[in-house]
Amino acid sequence: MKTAIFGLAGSGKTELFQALTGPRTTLNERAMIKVPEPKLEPLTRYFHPKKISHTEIEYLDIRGGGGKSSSLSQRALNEIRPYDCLLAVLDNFSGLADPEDQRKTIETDLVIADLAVLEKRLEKIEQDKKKAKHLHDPQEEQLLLQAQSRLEQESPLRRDSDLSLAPELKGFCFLSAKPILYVWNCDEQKLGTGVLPAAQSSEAHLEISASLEKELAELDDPGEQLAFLQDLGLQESALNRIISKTYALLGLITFLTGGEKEVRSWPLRRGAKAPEAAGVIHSDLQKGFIRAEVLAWSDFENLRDFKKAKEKGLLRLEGREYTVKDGDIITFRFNV
Ligand SMILES: Nc1nc2c(ncn2[C@@H]2O[C@H](COP(=O)(O)OP(=O)(O)OP(=O)(O)O)[C@@H](O)[C@H]2O)c(=O)[nH]1
Ligand SMILES: [Mg+2]
Repeated sequence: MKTAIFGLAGSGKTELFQALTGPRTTLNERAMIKVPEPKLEPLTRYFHPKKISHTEIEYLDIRGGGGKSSSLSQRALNEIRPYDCLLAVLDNFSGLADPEDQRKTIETDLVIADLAVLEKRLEKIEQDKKKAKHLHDPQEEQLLLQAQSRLEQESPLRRDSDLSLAPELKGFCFLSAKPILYVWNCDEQKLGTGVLPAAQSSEAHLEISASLEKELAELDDPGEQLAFLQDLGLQESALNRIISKTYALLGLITFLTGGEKEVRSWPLRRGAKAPEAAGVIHSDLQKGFIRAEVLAWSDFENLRDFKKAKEKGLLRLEGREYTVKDGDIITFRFNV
């Protein structure tokens, strides 16, 4: 899972990236960030594992794109294309730019970039038709035309899940189809006073001060960090808020595995069945999947004991058709 941090020049992307990666990471354009998972702690107390591993999300800091108010550069648009999720930073601190204008500019740039890709493909399909070649898939053409009409109304593809999730369109990596988190990078003094747009499907908004969060990330002591947050009237660091929003935008849930060797959280597409979860761990587990031994999180929380859970019949054996739930603790039985 990869998220690209982008936006117009000087909007605070690097500042935010440093706030996310903390002072211990060497400055790099790319960093893996652990998804906070409070469920790992009680599991660790039960298993006393040698190792504790978190789901991680990769973040990329893209160097300045365009000016403060002009468009994103073609380079920036190309760089974000392979990413699963976008994080756009808006300048709401310098007074030199209007963040809502920046947001509109970004939306327009994504839509125009998609139209260019789409029109090229439609032209190719027309040419093939003239040559009477039956090379194209009519379903793909139909979806492209539908996408075109949406984009021409300046509406991003993410608003229509039939289009943003269509397998026929996946290969185009349309930018406006990607889930997006807008981070309104706000002046320290104005924090909490702004009104943000409402969340929409695959689109969320957060107000943070990248500078303050960077200072926060530089504090070593968790007690000091908490006091710093409380002074600001905040409950959670930007890191936690951004990561949980990214996770939700990507449509992911968490399942857990536990044992004496390792306790670990894993990401899974919401709605996925047990073999797909096994495949997140290793493709061999998916291929050789036999059964999943599942304990629901609430049952573990009540009992904190796998033996008792088994006696009570709460440790369930599930097959291929089982839809994994958020927080399930799973042991896979497989055959290689
Ligand atoms: N007061 C204040 N200054 C900020 C904040 N975020 C960033 N800055 C300052 O704004 C300037 C630009 O920040 P960067 O993080 O380098 O911006 P960027 O988006 O990475 O810039 P480019 O990569 O050049 O496009 C720096 O001097 C930061 O210190 C903020 O939240 N508050
Ligand atoms: Mg930068």
